[in-house]
Amino acid sequence: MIEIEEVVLHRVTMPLQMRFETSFGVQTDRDIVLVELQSRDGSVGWGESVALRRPLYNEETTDSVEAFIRNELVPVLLGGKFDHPRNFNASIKHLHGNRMAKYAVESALWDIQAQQQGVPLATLIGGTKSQVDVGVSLGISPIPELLEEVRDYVNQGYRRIKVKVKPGWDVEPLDAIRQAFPDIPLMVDANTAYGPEHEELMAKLDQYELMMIEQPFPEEAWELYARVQAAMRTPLCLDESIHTVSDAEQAIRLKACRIINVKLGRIGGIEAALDLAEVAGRAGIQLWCGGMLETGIGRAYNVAIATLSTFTLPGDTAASRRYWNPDIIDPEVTVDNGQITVPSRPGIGYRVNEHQVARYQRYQVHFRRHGGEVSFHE
Ligand code: OSB
Ligand code: MG
Repeated sequence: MIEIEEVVLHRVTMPLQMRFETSFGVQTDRDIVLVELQSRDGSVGWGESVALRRPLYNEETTDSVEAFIRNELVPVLLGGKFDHPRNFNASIKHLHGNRMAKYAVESALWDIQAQQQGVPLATLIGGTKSQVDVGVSLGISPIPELLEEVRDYVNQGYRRIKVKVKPGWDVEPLDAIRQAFPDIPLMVDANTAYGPEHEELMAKLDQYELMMIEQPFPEEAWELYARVQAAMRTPLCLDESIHTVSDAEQAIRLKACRIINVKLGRIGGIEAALDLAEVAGRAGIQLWCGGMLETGIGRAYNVAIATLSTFTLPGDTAASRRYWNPDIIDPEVTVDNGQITVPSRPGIGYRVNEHQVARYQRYQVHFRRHGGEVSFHE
């Protein structure tokens, strides 16, 4: 039984170790809401909002997530008891959208559930792997730097390289990479930047032996996806288009893709991901876990979901040190020969380093079940 006595929202700003440029903009830091839930039995669960500061990836923002959690989810959390995280989801089913906010809270309940059962989260959700394969997502940067980065991550053993592309920045970097590394597992991600005028270009990209092309077209361009996928050897992968299990069913029905990038935040939580994995697995769609430049907390959930047998391709879950110095978990996530070893401690399996959280924190807000007062600490 989970009875939340206190909710603490930590608003943190964390500088990224790299400049990360995509077709929608440049990120140099992350503005994040961390959710800390204290349960009556003494266990503490942590969750992370993966929304960006501005609505450039999806419609949510760090501010919208904070507001939705404060106004809608905290009253539900402090007003009830839950036999299981699934019961919490049932009680917020009538609240539309805001999936990243829901994930930040729901995930923390799964952390508590796993701790209460004394098992790692990966085991609780039916994961079967003791190690998960990972790749790396490289931003847009000048060719010499990009080639250096590719070389570095290939040498570290990462299982595939993803590069960000956009109109006017595709053939050139791919020629350069393929010339230097003819055989590496390689893919591209366009974050919706292309349109129907780029069908010819897609035929050209079909020549680079790519593992997949991720989200070339806008979210709703279902027919364009279906037409282009039918004409290509290279699998298309959907990211931004998939918000729900029914979006996945639609993609399957229309043959709009052969691969789905699963992001727990984008689809609204762990229960949603388990449902989506069922549907996709039955349809022969391959899955992998994407990333949103998470701290160690979000990273831990990505590692856990990637242990499902339906996650057959390497994820975007690179090592902590690619993003942070230091990360906010102990130990940090490390990658050895392109794999992360799944932690065996109960819950998310990593300790949250509250000292580091405090260093990155702008403010925190507390909500308590008893004693009413909401307190606000700068
Ligand atoms: O489209 O997969 C994406 C980061 C922020 C927003 C969207 C995306 C990404 C990445 C980075 O590709 C993945 C990571 O290293 O976490
Ligand atoms: Mg993507």
